[in-house]
Amino acid sequence: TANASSQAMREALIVVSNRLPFVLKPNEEGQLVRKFSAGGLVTAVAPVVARCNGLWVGWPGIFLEPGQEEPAIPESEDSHSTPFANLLSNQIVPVFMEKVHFDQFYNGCCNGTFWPLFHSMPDRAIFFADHWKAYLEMNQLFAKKAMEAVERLVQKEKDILPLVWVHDYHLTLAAAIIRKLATEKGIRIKLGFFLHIPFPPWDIFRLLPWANQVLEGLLGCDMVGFHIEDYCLNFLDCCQRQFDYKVDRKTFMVDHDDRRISVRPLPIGIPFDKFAQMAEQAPRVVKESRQKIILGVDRLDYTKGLVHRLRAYEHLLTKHSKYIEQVIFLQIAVPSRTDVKEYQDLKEEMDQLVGKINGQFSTANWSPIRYIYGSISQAELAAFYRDAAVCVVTPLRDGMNLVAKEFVACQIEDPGVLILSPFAGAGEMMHEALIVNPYEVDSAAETIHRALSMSLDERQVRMTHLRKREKMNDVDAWTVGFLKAMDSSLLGETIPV
Ligand code: ADQ
Repeated sequence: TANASSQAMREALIVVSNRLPFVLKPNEEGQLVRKFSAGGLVTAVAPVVARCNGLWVGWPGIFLEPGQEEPAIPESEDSHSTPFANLLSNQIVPVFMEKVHFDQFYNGCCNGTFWPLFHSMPDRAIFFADHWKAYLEMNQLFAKKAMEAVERLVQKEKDILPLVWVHDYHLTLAAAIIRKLATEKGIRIKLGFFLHIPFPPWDIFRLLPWANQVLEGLLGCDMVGFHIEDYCLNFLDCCQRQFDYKVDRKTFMVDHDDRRISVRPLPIGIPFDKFAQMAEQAPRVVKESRQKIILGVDRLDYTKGLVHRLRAYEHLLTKHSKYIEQVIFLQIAVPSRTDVKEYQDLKEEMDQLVGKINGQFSTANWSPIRYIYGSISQAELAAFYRDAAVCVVTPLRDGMNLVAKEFVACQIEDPGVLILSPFAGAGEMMHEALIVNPYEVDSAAETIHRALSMSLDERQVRMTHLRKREKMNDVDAWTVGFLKAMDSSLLGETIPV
């Protein structure tokens, strides 16, 4: 039967994302080597491709000069120090681009248009036809490379069924192009998409001059996944109102082009056990045990609510002066998208605000804020998570937010308190956190006060529940969720269920 023959076909996973799980950097001898890159997507997906022996299509982080020949991808030098990046070079399909294209595609369209708009901040969004043109061209290029990956698999093994998994807002048009190319070549594939950022309500989405193309692009898939149900409903709503397509809000299906596309909430998780283990092994990084640590860890991004958070802390110190010399706010901010003006302005604003608060409240022996602008190692991060009394995760809007999950995974000692924004996808599930509206600065200050004065019993109960849920819904469970949603035969073969 048709079913049996499709069962007999071996599936192989092809991940398509803007970035590869590593960037290429010249070493001292000028040879290109891999450098592992941290970040939500990589942390979540690279281990899966490694385990499934799949292929990864993406940009290796360097630019080609016009006419320059494409360099070969080197093997990973040390798979122990880069546990996520140990894909073989023949598992990598690099997508090279020139700087001018990258600027318009990535800085311009992805981070200047999609990012603010999809985070419901339309005033920050820019809309330029040139950027859109570059976006379309780059999506065509990624789709072409993905098709090369598909053909490579099919040529190697006759009965293989490529399962193509496209990621994120950089590549919303790619799926429909891949489907068209595969149909032209008569190759059967499965196509899935996952969006790592929120999908906005129609009222916001329709501001995008290219809204139709984006929806058509996504509907090229068999399944479109989002973190939470709200984003799925927004997407269904857009399909209906933008195109009048038939949607079913009970079964989460869209009918389009004689196909039925499923829409699924797939909340991402973290490698829970790995973080817990790192927290067991990491040396103590903060020496003073007298002072309680309030921790913030974010990419320096205006969606993360860093300025509102510091203002809340300022408010706390003003209203509750007993915390002077008793607490330290440790904010770690990873430089991000430093070519984009909005991000340069935010850096400036943070520098000033940190200076102002430290100037106002410091004593001879103490400063209220320790501000690290830079990336730190995972081991050090685990130690900060473990030793913090409070972790403040208060984005103005966030697809999910992995920091909240990493914090609870590392809470293996005297349990701390998680403060969480309801506008992060994580706020949907992590009910035992203290939930606070980041725009409400005085209420956020009171919430920090409540966290700092919470009884051990209450902290224990809350943290136990949070940890249990995140351990169960870890990143492997997310992958299983994706494979289930794709009705994949890879399920149970290579991934522990
Ligand atoms: P991001 O916006 O990057 O991800 P987040 O989910 O918080 O946001 O992930 C950040 C990652 O970077 C975490 O794994 C964290 O450990 C790491 N990190 C942060 N600061 C660091 C530092 N100083 N040094 C080293 N590592 C650091 C996007 C979406 C999110 C979504 C993820 C996954 O915006 O909403 O949760 O994708 O889908």
